[in-house]
Amino acid sequence: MKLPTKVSTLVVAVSLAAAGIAIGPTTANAGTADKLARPGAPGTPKAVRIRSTDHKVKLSDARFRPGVVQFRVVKTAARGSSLVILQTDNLDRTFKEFDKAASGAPGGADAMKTVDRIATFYGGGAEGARWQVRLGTGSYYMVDTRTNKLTTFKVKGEQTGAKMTKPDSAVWATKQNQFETSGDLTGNWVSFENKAREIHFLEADRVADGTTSSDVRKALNSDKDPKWALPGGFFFEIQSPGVKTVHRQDVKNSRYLLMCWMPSEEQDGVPHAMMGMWHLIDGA
Ligand SMILES: [Cu+2]
Repeated sequence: MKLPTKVSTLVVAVSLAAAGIAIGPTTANAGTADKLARPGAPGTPKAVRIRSTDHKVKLSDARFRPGVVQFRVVKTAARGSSLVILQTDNLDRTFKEFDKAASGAPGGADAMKTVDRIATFYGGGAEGARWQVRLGTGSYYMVDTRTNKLTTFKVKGEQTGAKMTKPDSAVWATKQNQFETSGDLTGNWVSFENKAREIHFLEADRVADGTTSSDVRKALNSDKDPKWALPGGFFFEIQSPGVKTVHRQDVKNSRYLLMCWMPSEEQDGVPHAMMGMWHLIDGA
């Protein structure tokens, strides 16, 4: 099976120094943030819209209170790009180590461990994605994984008390770096929780109904694209251990293959899917 493009996308994306990113708080929105913020019903998460172009990433709000926040990717720079929330004190090193981990070079597993230690990822998604996550006080980056452009936002003040939408189905990563689910995959809201000690993402590819575990095992050890792969599916961006998100997601009445292609923190250059982090599940 050909390696899905997602990991390589991230890798290509992460030469920040080369991209000439201006790191620092974006002040453009700061003054108007309060005026523009439309307060929702009590208990409803604050909604932040993300627009990404070839030149910049823009948020409808760059300063808000801690608690559950809902993000929505209104526009991405290029087809296939996605946005992810990242918190780190050392952006440059995060991307360098990530690049090393994904390159498959010796030392990659240690590099991935370093990323895990110095950075926290709070999920994300592609154009149209809507997800909720609990954010504490601090400064964060919103990164477009294709263009490498990013912007910053600040979370500050009193807790909002907003509640996360109750999911219709749940997927989580276990301590053994495997996927487990609450049962069939159903929408409209799907939660994804990382209960593992490593960083994971969730790629859900549609596959033909009769696809078996044996088919998947064969495909993972082959260079050919499997015949049972179908167009469509979805993707939840990378999340650090302990992070839980809930995504607004339409789920088709179809079989899905869940996979994570993050580089391992144990074996140099081996993505989790090749270590068994895949799971067949039916959508309902
Ligand atoms: Cu993983």
